Amino acid sequence: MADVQKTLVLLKPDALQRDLLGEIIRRFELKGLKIVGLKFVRLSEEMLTEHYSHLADKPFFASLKSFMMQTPVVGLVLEGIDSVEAVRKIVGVTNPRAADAGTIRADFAMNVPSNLIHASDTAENAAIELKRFFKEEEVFSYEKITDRFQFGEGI
Ligand code: DAT
Ligand code: MG
Repeated sequence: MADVQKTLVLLKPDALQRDLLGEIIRRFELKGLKIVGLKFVRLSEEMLTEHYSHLADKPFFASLKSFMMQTPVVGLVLEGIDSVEAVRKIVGVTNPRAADAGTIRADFAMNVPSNLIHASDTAENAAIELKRFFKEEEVFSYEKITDRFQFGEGI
């Protein structure tokens, strides 16, 4: 069976400041990812300490959290076959200067932490992060005509 997954995306304060929300969402839509959750979120220090716990020992941890609290962020839940990997490919690697041309980070960013987007890196983390930022009733289920024929296996 095709592995239909949900993944969590945050459009960071630099995406909002630079008027790139629409451009970024458009790229996910054009790819064929289904938007099943979409909202503004004001991140708290507590949320960020948890969300970036894998970076807690880094010298930039405190400033990364401050950066993420400058403005609200936009949270997205995207659904599709192997959507975690599909979204990470579109987003590009962490350092925008090293990201492949055509990815969002390569096309619109130069530096960390201003790399525009957070995207879950594994299916396991996606499930955890989805619960962290979205309530159950904020994630929607609806059919698109393209959902009826999805051949994920072996492709
Ligand atoms: P990613 O966002 O690609 O999953 P990550 O989880 O390793 O990368 O790091 C989270 C964010 O932290 C990243 O998007 C930008 C910031 N960051 C990572 N490495 C950094 C560094 N060396 N200096 C400053 N910010 C950094
Ligand atoms: Mg990460």
